[in-house]
Amino acid sequence: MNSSVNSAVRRSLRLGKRIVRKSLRVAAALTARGLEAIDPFVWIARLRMSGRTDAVVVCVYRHANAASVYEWASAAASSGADVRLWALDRTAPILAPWTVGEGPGGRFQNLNRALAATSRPNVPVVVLDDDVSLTYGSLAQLVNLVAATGLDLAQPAHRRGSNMYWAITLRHPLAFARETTFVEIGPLVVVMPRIRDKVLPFPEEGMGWGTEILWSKLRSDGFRLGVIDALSVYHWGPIAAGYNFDDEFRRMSALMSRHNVRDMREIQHTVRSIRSLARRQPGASASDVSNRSSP
Ligand SMILES: [Mn+2]
Repeated sequence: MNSSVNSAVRRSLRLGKRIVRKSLRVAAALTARGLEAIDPFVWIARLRMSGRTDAVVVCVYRHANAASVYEWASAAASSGADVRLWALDRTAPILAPWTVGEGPGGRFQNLNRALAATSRPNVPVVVLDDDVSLTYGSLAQLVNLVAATGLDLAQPAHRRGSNMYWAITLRHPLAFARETTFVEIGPLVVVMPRIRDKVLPFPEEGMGWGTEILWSKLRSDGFRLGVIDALSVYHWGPIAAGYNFDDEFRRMSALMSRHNVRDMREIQHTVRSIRSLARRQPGASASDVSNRSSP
């Protein structure tokens, strides 16, 4: 009798703790969202960045995520981007205008295929997952913000609550961006023209975990890496979905030992916060600039 009462008490205590922990997580995410909504750097980025871009946008999508892909793909296409999608299982009718190929294969292999025939060699390239949403702004504005911050290789920060792996990629308030020693290969990366032939085509093994080690070394050639904080993303898909986690981990471990990296966090540092923008965005046309500056 006594022991069953005890175990009932223990069970409800455990349940109580779980509820408290979960509520704290939800409260933290809501607070972060509220702070993001009033962050002046988020507002300035949204108001000042042009909604036009000549970037190439590539993504491998699963049919199940077509509706979400359509949201940013249609917007990017009408903003002037060359949208190039690869259908992993089958082409979704709503994405057919931008689907350049279809079929299974490794993530990077398919991305390379989608990129291969683009007729725009000297423009920014945006590579993104099919399970990611922009929280504010558009892909065009994101590309223009990367240009305005002077970064060569950049990823938008994760909003709190987004599926993410490394703490350095979590959004920081009160800055446009941070120059860092690390950019992750997913869920969204912007490759600027100056660094494009150092990063693309992608190495074609698996998902490319550990490729960040090679990218972080590009800093010694004068390239700038960073995380964009003023325009963040929400990665709602699970990490490593649809891929063999063990194989990927083995591949990354081999790359790490070859480059004397014991822990990936060793190569993840923030160099400085970026709180000012270049006056003219290389991606924007002259008419965009004059439109923006008129009252
Ligand atoms: Mn994903």
